[in-house]
Amino acid sequence: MAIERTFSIIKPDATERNLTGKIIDKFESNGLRVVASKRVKLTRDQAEGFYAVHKERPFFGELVEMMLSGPVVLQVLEGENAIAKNREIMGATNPANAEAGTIRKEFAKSMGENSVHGSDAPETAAQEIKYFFKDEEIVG
Ligand code: RTP
Ligand code: MG
Repeated sequence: MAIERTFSIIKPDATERNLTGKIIDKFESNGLRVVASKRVKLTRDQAEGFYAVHKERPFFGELVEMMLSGPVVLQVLEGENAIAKNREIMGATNPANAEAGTIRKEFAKSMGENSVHGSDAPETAAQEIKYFFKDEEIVG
């Protein structure tokens, strides 16, 4: 299995409830390594650009406002099959459908406030990592 990198965001609903450590523990105890990390307040331009693929969706406005509502933790996670593994650790987008033990089952409040983002494919992972991190900020 190939070593991959994926991009993760701990969203404002989770930083607000002081869940950063509990969420990182889920990544680390499931074989992913944090190789880059920063806590920031996104700008509107950054949030709208990041979610540009969802621009025409009815929830776009709400999604951007939620991402601007507090600090986020941006991370690059590395490990075997990291992209799919992170999606497994996160659980389904809607916490009502998420499996036991997943981040969203344990911590998410709703579909909108679902605690984490994770890249969904190798192309988006590469693009999202580059959107927020310089090469020298990633230490494997
Ligand atoms: P993410 O991109 O955040 O990792 O989540 P995802 O792939 O599971 O979900 P996606 O379809 O990419 O949607 C991005 C985020 O938009 C919010 N959302 N709200 N109210 C709604 O119907 C709705 N649908 C999606 C969620 O916060 C989701 O994570
Ligand atoms: Mg997505």
